Amino acid sequence: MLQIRPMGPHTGGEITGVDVKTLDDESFAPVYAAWLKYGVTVVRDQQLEIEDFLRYSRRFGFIVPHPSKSTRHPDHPEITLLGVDKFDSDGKLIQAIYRRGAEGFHTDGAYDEVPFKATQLYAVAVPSTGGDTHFSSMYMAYDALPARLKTLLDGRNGAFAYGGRRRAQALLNEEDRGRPPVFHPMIPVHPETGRKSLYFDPGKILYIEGLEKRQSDDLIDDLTERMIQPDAGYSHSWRVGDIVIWDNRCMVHKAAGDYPPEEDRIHWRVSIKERVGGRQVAAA
Ligand SMILES: O=C(O)CCC(=O)C(=O)O
Ligand SMILES: [Fe+2]
Repeated sequence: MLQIRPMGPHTGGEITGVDVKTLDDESFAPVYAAWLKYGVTVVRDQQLEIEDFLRYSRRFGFIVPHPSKSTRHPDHPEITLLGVDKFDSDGKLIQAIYRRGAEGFHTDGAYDEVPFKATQLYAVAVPSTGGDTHFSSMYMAYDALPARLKTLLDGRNGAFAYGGRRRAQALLNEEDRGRPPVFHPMIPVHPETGRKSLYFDPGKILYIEGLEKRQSDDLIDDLTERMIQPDAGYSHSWRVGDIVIWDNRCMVHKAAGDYPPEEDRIHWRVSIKERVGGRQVAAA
């Protein structure tokens, strides 16, 4: 029987008692509703082939291949492999793969005109210790902003690009680097829940439109301090067979990046959009 229970104080929900391979529309509705409510949900104990994972993921939107071409699954470009081939030919750990997503809290796909609605991971191998994924609600980040910052940011766009101000582009092929920025509202209204959130990613934002450079840089530092609120988080400890999906429109996340490097931590990953089109970092 399908059961849903909260995992964190305000975010994170756990779903048990379903097999996503055979879920009909009636049973999918509460799964989708829980995801909107909790921002991030885990479905436990799934045994999936890649096609099953892709089919289930399409229920949330359009799957697009991730711009990092070198980490795509060789036979299924829509699947990104996390944690695969993390040692180079000299046996040295490649940090960009081992610590992927661990540089700081972020939202996926802010560098595209249509950013990723959701990211979904399926755990294939899990280390004996560490390797959690941390999440935090940007609804709560918005709610906690002082009135002067809500007023300053509402109706204003941020400029975002892959790699942000540091232009960290190690996972991109040469031909996909250095694309111009795209613009997104800093205070979006969530298209499905109607709630306002802070749309912010310190590793991808370049500047906030209409502000002097100094003011923009200071505000980016300030928002970096404010974005993670007490009790807004959930940390996921992975089990093999977990499917975790988060809503990039209202959540930030980061990998802990702290597991024993000699152990496997492998996920299949998909990037999901509300609609396709717009300018993308890399053509599919
Ligand atoms: O590996 C993880 O825990 C999350 C990595 C990440 O940031 C992502 O898949 O977008
Ligand atoms: Fe990420």
